[in-house]
Amino acid sequence: MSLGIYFCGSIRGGRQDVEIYSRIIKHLKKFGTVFTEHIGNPTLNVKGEDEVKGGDKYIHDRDLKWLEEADVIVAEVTQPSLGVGYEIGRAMHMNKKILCLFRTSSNHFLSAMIRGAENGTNLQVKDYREQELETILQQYFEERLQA
Ligand code: 6K6
Repeated sequence: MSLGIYFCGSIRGGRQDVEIYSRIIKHLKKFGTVFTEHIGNPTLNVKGEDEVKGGDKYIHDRDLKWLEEADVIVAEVTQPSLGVGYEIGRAMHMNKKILCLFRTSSNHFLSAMIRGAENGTNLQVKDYREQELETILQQYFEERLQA
């Protein structure tokens, strides 16, 4: 059966990294079904889906349902986002496997609440350079998920 993958990336926290989200999603699709492909859509802006029926409540409940269904969570955490932090916290509580990706070339500092949550089992934080992205994902899915 195909792996369910939940990708997290900033939306209202800022869309500066959308191109890299799209690249990650494209690669993740080789390993399973990505529930959150819209995060890599460059036409989506920080305002979000205000016009979506049900509004924020609908988005929150739908995303948590997908999170629950996911086998693995991959979060690009370079651009700080309340939503991404929240999703990681909820996924930790569900005992999901979580890979957090942080770009070392950025001017950001990763929150201690994410880096400090690394536990050698469920949650892994990987500092990366853009050119290493595909290799890191490949290794993660080959090594950790087969275990
Ligand atoms: C779609 C595109 C732009 O806005 C939207 C509608 N809003 C959302 N749609 C789907 N997922 C969302 C939306 N807003 C937040 N999320 C979830 O929170 C995503 O799964 C992201 O990983 C995360 C982003 O949180 P913020 O706080 O940066 O918005």
